[in-house]
Amino acid sequence: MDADKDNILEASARHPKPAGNFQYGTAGFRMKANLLDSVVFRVGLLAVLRSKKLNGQTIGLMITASHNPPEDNGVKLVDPMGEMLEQTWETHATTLANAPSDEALFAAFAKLSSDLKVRMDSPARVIFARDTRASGITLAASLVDALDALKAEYTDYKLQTTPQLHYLVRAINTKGTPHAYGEVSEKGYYEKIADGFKLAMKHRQTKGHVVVDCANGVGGPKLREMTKYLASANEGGIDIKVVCDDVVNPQALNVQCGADFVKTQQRAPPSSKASPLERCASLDGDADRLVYYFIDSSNTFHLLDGDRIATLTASFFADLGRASGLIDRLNMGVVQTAYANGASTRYITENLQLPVICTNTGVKHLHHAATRFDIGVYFEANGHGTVIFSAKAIKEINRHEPRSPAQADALETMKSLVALINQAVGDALSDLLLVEVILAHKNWGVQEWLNTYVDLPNRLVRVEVRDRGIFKAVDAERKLEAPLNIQKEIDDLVGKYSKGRSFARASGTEDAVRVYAEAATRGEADELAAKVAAIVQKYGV
Ligand code: 16G
Ligand code: MG
Repeated sequence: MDADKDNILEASARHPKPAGNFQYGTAGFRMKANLLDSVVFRVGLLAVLRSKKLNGQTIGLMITASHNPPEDNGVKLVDPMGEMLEQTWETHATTLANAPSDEALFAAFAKLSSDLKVRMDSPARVIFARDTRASGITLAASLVDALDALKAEYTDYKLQTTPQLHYLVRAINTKGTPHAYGEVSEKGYYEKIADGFKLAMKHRQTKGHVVVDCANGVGGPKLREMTKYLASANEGGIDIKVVCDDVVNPQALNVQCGADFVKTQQRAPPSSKASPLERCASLDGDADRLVYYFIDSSNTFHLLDGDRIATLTASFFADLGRASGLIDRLNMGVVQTAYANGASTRYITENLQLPVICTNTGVKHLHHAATRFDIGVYFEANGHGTVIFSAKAIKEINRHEPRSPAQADALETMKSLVALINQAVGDALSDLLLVEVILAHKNWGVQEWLNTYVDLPNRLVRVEVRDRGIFKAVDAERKLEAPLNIQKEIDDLVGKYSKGRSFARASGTEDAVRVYAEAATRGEADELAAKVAAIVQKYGV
């Protein structure tokens, strides 16, 4: 520890902490890039501790601020199986990030290593990557300073999407085991997904092309790279038209394009020039969110968001379960959050007859809940999500003996999707190909997909209050237990609206309370949202 002490103090002096309080939130630390130097350095120290604690398993560190504006950046850690950092360690990250001086930082680091019983002589291995933000290179250098100070082994994977880094972490830690996830390289990532896609598309054809808006972020070059591994359209492959892929000008990132823009603005990126009925999709800045959309023949915009991807995927797996003869041996279900449109939840429970679990907002909560199923489909309405398979599901799928050519076909598709789907984390590139496979199998275009059910009109409102901390949500954020009596007021109001539903929750990423409302008509949804927002405002003064 003494050698570490000198090294940490010396290195930390080069990364002084600015004023302010930092918190490892739902998506790691995220803020203006010029405030992040010390934070990234310190998260680097924690990554080393985490790896040592886990006997040298590789920990991932991603430098990205996803859909935030170009001047922001962020950092988050990835655990050995490619999942998000274990929750109890989030507080350790916050502790290190807020130590007021170099001495205090070392003291906090030493205390953590002793409290957590970390053997400091264990090896430490860290891999890292970044999105296309201009600030990423300097921040990666701050990280390397931390890794060098503690003599950790590391690999810089440079530009990657967030899900690619998750893939690499999982591939490294499972290498040579019976659960080997794939080859440890970017190429291995493309090959695994592309092989799954080609197998799933045997004898099938996508309808026309898909236009993909890459948010002018890292997804652009990576999607282009991926297409090299996919068969060309006339061989049963896919015709992808990449738009919004300007990564030369970092100021263009997420501006007037990308999944968040499309979802919140309910319109196509102006520069994508979508024509009527063209199938379009948007990724976010680090390519872990995906939404589809199209403009119909009367120029009306239609969004096919995470809920639509969830329902489409769940219906397809239910079909495959029946067709392969595996349906009775595998339990399937869908995980959503309170933001899921009520019509989607109803479609899943009533039409598909599948169970739905509702969790708190944030990918880690959904992912965790999805592990309760053999085939768990999870998506947030905003486009984060994937499908995960239990060990039992994989075993059943691999050993099942088909009794007919139709069963064999369904089983092969199931196997191909296990390869195609990034089970470490929601992955926009893998999800895009998944949707394309399903549409091709169903022989559907975007209109047929939209026709499966009718969304309830809904409205999201952001309310600024003095202290969002007083709003305490329970029941998967569908109810407020504090302030006292607020929920009763909301319930009384909701009761007056046909198909009304509304909730308020404190944001985990911004200083605000979010109000969601849906009802039978657009007018009622807007009115309900405004009135619930007024209640929140009243309690928030
Ligand atoms: C983060 C979460 C996202 C969630 C959002 C909610 C991850 C990787 N990202 O971006 O899943 O939807 O926060 O934001 O977990 P809010 O708390 O401000 O509404
Ligand atoms: Mg993202």
